[in-house]
Amino acid sequence: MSIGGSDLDKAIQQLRACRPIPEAQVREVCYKARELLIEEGNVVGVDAPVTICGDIHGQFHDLMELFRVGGDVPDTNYLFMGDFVDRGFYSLESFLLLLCLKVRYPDRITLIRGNHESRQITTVYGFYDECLRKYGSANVWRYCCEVFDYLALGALVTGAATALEPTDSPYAANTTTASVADIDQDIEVETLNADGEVLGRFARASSESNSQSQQNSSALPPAPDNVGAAGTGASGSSNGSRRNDTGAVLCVHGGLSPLIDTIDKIRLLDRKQEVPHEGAMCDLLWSDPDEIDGWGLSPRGAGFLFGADIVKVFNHRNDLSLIARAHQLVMEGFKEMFDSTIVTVWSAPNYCYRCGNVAAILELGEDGSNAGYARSNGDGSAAGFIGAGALGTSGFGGNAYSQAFGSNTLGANGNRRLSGVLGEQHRLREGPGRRYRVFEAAPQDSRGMPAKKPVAEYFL
Ligand SMILES: [Mn+2]
Repeated sequence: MSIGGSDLDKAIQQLRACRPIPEAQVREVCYKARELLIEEGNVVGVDAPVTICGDIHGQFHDLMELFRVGGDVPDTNYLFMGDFVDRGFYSLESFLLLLCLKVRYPDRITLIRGNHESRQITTVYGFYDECLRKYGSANVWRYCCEVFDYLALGALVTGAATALEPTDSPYAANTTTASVADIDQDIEVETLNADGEVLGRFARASSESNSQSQQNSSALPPAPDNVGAAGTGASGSSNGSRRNDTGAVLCVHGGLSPLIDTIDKIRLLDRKQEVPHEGAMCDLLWSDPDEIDGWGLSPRGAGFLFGADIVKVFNHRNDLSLIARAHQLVMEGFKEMFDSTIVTVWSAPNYCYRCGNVAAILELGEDGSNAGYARSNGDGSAAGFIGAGALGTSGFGGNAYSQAFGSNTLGANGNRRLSGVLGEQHRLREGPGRRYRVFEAAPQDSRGMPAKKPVAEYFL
């Protein structure tokens, strides 16, 4: 009864059609997944290129849209930051598909735990009821919860490029020239719509071109050459590879914890359990960044709020250039905060089928120092795209970038400083090049259900 090879491919095919697989198969897949996940550390190492995704919440058809926009597994290397289940109608199919893909292509998809991957939360927010409804017993819910206990708490992406490879994508009809950088500039951020058309393209602001920065440039130490991979604690690499100014990117569902000042402390946690109500593991899955100083109480009743100073000190201490997290609905799909030291990525469009938000995924390219281009990241090619439902038709304009950024962050990365926190001489690592693909909810007719109930039914 062991699931492998062709059985697994059949299960994937069935789940892609949004049809649940038999209970015995669920049991097998969950067992296999647990065997894989048990070997992963609390913080999984992931090499760029990678496409980072936020909350899915059982919106199966929108997950299919995500794969159309971002490329399929295994062509694209994916990292999902949790909250696969609850709220939407298809938590079961969504989570099981991702789990089957994990078992089938373990090195091409990384799943980390969200606060909804928990017995207590799924009992309240839908996943438990859905399993009961679809299988007539709680067995499948129980198998899935056992997998939840083994999901990693975070991931550390290394080898991301500082600049984006220019794409030859056309501009969306409503892209304004003000939001488009020259193609020969060092592109830091690009936003694309679901058709792969450019909504905005932003060059990295260099320290030299910033008068405020120039004034203090003599205080900046030279950037170190030939350091080891960022975030690994290694230094003094002797292979002569070109300097990689981009620190590692920490991915976690919620955010930071006052009990965690280094990534190594995350590695020491005992994660193989139900999400506790408090403590470091709880905080990583529940916390939110906020415009405050230091730490604050969270209105969620679990985790904490944390301010820019907390993020900047943590990133500096751990050689990070960026924290990517999910957990909060963002109407524009993504939101960078605190001089682009942290970003929220939200991948459930029209959340709960009524919030009216767009979704986003974040692509990080590889720095090329380890001979890239062998693997496809789904960019530069239109293969993964379909032409329907351009964002440009919905009033979602080319200024998505500025909408999704904090007020003082646009192009400020040449001057990412810790001034006032650690002193003027400390400089934060440059962020990686970031390509955001923004997409809307899957069209109604792809959902296999009528947009409206037939009129006659109302009279029955
Ligand atoms: Mn969450």
